[in-house]
Amino acid sequence: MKKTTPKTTAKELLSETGGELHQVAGGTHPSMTNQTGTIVSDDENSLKAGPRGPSLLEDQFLLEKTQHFDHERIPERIVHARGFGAHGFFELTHSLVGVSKAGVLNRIGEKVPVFTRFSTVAGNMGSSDLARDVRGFAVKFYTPEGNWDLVGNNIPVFFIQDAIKFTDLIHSVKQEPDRGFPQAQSAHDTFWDFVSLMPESTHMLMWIMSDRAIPRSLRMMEGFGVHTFRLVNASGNSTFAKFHWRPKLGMQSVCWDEAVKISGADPDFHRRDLWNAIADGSFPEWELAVQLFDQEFAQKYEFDVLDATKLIPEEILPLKVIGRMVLNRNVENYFAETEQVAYRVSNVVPGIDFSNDPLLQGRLLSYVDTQLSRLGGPNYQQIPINAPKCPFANMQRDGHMQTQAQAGRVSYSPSSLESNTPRQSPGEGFRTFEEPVGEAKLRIRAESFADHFSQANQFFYSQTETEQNHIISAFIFELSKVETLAVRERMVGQLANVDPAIAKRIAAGLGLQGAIKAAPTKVKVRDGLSPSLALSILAKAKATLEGRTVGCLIADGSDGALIKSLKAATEKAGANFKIVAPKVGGAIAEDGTLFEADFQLAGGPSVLFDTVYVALSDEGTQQLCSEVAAVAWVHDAFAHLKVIGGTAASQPLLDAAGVVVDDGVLTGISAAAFLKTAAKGRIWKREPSVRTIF
Ligand code: HDE
Repeated sequence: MKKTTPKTTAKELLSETGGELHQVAGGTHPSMTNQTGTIVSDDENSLKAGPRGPSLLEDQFLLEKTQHFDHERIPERIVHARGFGAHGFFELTHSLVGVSKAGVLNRIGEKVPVFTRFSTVAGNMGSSDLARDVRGFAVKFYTPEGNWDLVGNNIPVFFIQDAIKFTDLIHSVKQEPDRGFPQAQSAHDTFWDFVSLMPESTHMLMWIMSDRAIPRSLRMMEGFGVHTFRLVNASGNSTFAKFHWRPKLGMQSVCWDEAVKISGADPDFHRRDLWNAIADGSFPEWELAVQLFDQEFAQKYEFDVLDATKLIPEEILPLKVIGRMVLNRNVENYFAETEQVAYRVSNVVPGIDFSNDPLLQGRLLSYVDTQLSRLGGPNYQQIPINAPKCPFANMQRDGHMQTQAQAGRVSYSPSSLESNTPRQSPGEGFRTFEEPVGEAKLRIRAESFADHFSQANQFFYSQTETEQNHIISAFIFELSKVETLAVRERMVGQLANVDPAIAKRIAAGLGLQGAIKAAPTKVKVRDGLSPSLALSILAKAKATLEGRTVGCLIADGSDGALIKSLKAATEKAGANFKIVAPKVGGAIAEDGTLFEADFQLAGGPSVLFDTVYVALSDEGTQQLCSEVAAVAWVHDAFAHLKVIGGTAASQPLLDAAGVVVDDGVLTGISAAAFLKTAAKGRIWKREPSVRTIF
């Protein structure tokens, strides 16, 4: 829409047209125009033949406005439809000069702009943020040598080994085609039917059933490039690389029951959290690290580095931190930026190249292709969010939505008629690594991809006992939703190959009768792979409240000085302090101070907070003991293993909520002491007392 100079105020406009006064008067507003700049005199009434007559076809303003509206939506992404993005920068802190000639990996201190989009995979655009799912972690680096898109996930492995199975995987996990449900769920027959017949998915299933699939915040997730990539130096020599993002705030996840309830209380929990953090100036940050290795390592390593269902533990190949990414600017328009951003795995710059991973190879086509139907034509790279920030020139012309008037007679090469046409640059241009290829053409899966269970076992036994319990519970939950008994049984049979003990626990939770029959395997499952602590969230959890949220329940009569000191101490710890009260207007403390509420009680359940404090007086406690939302507030915080602080007066509410005193239930102590315990995270020891561990 063209911007015009202010001519009228809303008030004047309305008085001219006689419209209802439903705009707030004041300020200066540009005159509204149609798409071609004609000023609109009346945006309230369509053109009619008489006050009660039929509308007229010549109402160009109505027609244009309606037509634009009719086409406001574009097809959502087939996968990763629900996403949220932000702008920021990447800064190199350790140069890979000698390993890669990419400027973005060579020039220490240079700030390269990025646009990062996080997403869930299975759900449609309007689904909940907290679905159990892998999260997309896609970063577009606008480097001076062209755009580099690192389109990764928050889990380092994938379900399948060969791109030809991707369509089947996604068809199985999305809504079942006859009924159109379930939405954003893997807990249904078709998904488990497929994966139980695809043993290669077992390692990924372990991850997806772990707490990695229910992150507390997008700011608290790791990211991975997943595939092995190649880096190429100025002499044309190549080094293999795997990319890792490490969140500065540490990793954290929610409990499954909490995820389910957050989905109801705030389906936008993750996007709101990211938006607010950036808006408040608490910019999320990640380290970029690489695992570098050569052909010799690749040959010696016990799994195939081209197999995307496998990882290389960092205990075997340590991570080298090379830079940091900071997200410091929210989008101005969700559609223009987050929806229209088009990541392409094939966007690389000189010095970064692909490996032969058959999943990666398939992705090189898919991302380019899908944009044609999503964004409507071959010029989608010209949309500002996709356009490079470096000069670009080629002989591509015309097409839908061409935005540039490409001057000149010459649109081909070689040519001699003009002196300023773009030419190839053999020296500085992108060159594919010269890898010898000279084998028979085959449709085959390499033998070296055949072990589907050993790393699944390694992942499980790299987890703390608590995390192992969560994986078992997640399998039980998901398979309980599968209606076909044979599928449940077959899946447990696959898991028996990971470890009969795991299969036995899941079978017990499902109430499966009869002996578990292990599915046939092609190769002997390795035992004795050393556990990797880096694969556990809890083993490397940070004891911090930074970036977390403290929820404080108050009512009339609460202790004002206590609330103030708690707020100050919380903010000093880098956390957010949110007040929940029976009325959103707030509560009046015993000293007469009005504390405005961030949430009304029923709209601010404790699942939205990392730790909670019940700051009630005798009077407030008495009032809230008969309020089910208050009882549930405390009960859920206890069930979700949170540290609960409270005044001595709030004890009857804790009792009504069934709270049993343990290390994480602290009444009548100072704000500082409460926060010190809360920073340690959840009280995992409490778990067996609140839910069955199979
Ligand atoms: Fe994607 N994937 N994918 N994928 N993927 C898409 O591209 C595809 C895979 C990933 O925020 C689509 O623009 C194939 C692995 C992310 O816009 C589509 C295969 C990984 C995003 C597509 C894979 C990913 C996508 C849908 C198997 C982790 C969201 C819309 C060969 C390394 C990017 C679009 C965003 C999106 C295809 C497997 C990550 C259809 C064919 C493995 C983060 O092109």
